[in-house]
Amino acid sequence: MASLETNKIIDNLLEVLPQSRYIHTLGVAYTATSLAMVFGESIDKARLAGLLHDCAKAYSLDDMLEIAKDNNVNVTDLEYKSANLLHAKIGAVLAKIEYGVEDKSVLDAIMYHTTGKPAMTTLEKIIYIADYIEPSRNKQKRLELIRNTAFKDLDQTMLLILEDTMDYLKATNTDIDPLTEETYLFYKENT
Ligand code: DGI
Ligand code: FE
Ligand code: FE
Repeated sequence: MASLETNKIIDNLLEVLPQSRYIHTLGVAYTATSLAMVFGESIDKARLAGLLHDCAKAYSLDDMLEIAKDNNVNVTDLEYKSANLLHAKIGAVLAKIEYGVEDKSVLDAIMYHTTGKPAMTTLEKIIYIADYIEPSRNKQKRLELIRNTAFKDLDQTMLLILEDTMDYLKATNTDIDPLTEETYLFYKENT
């Protein structure tokens, strides 16, 4: 099955997401397509992954755990406790089974949009970065620098975001996913 058309996906997201999350989602999709134009990535893949990256966000943690169980998805100890982490993995599952996305590169961009992972593909970096810089975001520090760097150097931008994310997670006493830390160390050592 081919994935749903863009308009159908947008209609569905409008139904299932609260307004602010829907606006964020459109912001990520447009920012991701702009980055795709700069860095020679597929505009269609960037739009699809951007639209669907938070498609699981409105589910409760219990509902996400149910979806994981029904689809034989492995859930880590930390994900069991954190909707913030689990929505990325469940988003990839829903993109496949509800929205008909078969392209693994798109599913992986959704799967890793919260933690990142070492040695990300251009599409994965684009979604991770677009999620952070899209126009309706306004709370993070260094946003101006990060937005400016994003359209010049994806790896440098990954490092800036990961530095601030690690600082934020430590400052708020939030459990750090091993994959977030590995991603941070990878971009620190390789950028
Ligand atoms: O879903 P969004 O709000 O658009 O953004 P997101 O998917 O990047 O992240 C959701 C939250 O997850 C955000 O507040 C940061 C947090 N997060 C990122 N890395 C980690 C994390 N939370 C935990 N517990 N551990 C992490 O390593
Ligand atoms: Fe997210
Ligand atoms: Fe998001």
